[in-house]
Amino acid sequence: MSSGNYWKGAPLSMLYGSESPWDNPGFPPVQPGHNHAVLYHIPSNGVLADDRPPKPQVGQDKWDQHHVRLPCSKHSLYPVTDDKGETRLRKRWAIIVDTLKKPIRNSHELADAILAYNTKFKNRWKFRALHKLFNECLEEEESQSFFDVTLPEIVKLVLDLPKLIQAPIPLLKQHKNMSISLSQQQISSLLANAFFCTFPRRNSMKPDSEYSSYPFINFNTLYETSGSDDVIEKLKCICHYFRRVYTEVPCGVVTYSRRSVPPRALPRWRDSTKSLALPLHLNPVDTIEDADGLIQVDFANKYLGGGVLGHGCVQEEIRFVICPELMASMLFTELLRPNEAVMIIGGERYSRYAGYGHTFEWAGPWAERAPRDCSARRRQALLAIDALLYDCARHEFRKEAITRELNKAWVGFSFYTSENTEGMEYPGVATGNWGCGAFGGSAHLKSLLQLMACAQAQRPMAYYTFRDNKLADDIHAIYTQLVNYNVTVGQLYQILLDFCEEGLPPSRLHRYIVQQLTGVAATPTATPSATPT
Ligand code: AR6
Repeated sequence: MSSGNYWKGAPLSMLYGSESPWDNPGFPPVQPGHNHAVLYHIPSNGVLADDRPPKPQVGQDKWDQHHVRLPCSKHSLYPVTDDKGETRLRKRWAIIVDTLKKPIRNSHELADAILAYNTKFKNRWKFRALHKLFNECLEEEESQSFFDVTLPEIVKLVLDLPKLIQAPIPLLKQHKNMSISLSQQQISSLLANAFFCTFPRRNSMKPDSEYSSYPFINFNTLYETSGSDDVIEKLKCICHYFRRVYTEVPCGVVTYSRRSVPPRALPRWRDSTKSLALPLHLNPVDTIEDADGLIQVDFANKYLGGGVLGHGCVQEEIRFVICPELMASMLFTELLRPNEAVMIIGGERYSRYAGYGHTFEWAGPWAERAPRDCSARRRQALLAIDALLYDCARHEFRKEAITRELNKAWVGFSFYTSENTEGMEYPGVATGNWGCGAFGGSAHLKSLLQLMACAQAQRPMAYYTFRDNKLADDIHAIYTQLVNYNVTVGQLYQILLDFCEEGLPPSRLHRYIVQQLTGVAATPTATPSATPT
């Protein structure tokens, strides 16, 4: 993390719970159990080797609605029509193996290979972005090297799937508190299969299809875009990931956990007496992924990954392409309900990037600096919480919306906190304008809601304003007032509801709060920095 005096409030060291970002105890180690599926073998001493990937855990093939339907399952059958026009069922994996054994020399042969086991889509999938990348955007030698060197290695990873995944992968379904741990090598094979669009039953767009409540995972949705510049750059990130994992097989593991809190266990916000005086770091310069050691918030879609396999290129999509292991979550995570969040521990970063949205660019390799924890996971914790989409500012200023966003943030921020502790929980949360870009929310409101959720969960907060100095000043000013007046979470909740009742313009929020605290009409000149424009 860069240092300097551009930030306001508490120094980051107050958010670690230790001297450095890496000294606090971290998250609970990987422990196989009824609610934690561990897909690799943990040796009897519990310690994984740091110079070779762990061996797969052996289990029974499962082909049902509770587990990922793997393309290599013996139950995965595919209709094939022979020369005489007769149709019979063949093992889909056998078709995939036969297809991928043949050389693939260019993007057209790659498209044909993918269509060989996705025949239904022969006249529909056009692979525009893929053709554009290899035939227009990359230099000829770069394309050549991809098909000569990288693609054969991706094929190997695809075909290694039955060797690498030998136990069923459960689905992280709604209403469940459940974790899955996979080795990074296993993940690379799953993603190679996604690259080659081998996952069965995952291509249907029909609202009643088996996986309609899951994100897309086969990469064809990305190939099908028009191939805008940002999509091409996303593809470069993905190609770079594959180059890295075959040249230097990663030896660690990643844990994907879903948390679901029943409505009766959610905080009673009005009654909360928790103090808002927690360490708050405000930073207009760095970005969330710079926040070493903190719980880094993913401004998620309820379908994890959002538009990563499509046109999207904002915070979540960028995070998923620079850390592609996060994309494996899309294979098994059912869409999030309002009282649910997902934490992913150990996802490594592979790429640098520049720009944002349409100007996004792959900017070369990234050397991951996070050390591994005792379970061989990179100390990178990503917390996916999805805000609501507001097409009209006023809709955000309603009791139900405010309570929903508070609950959502709290379910995430209180992941792995101890019950009934009086002190602060570490590490802190690194967040920012959650729900305030593509989802149209107000940063002046969302920053307060996240402050309240952090206070309730007892975690300190780092807020990254994304180059907005004024916003950092505004949040600092209102926070200082709230602390000076010893305001509790419950009191601020009530003030927010009163503000909604009064129907004042959203831009008046901070001024209104100060007014309620001081009991007098605060003028813009009296509290300039607390007054959003
Ligand atoms: N660090 C800190 N702040 C950031 C960063 C970053 N790396 N990137 C963006 N911001 P947005 P949303 C700020 O629009 O509104 C995706 O498609 C910046 O001010 O990504 O919650 C998801 O899949 C930006 O405007 O999040 C969802 O479908 C703001 O954060 C949807 O977008 C919000 O970023 C979520 O939209």
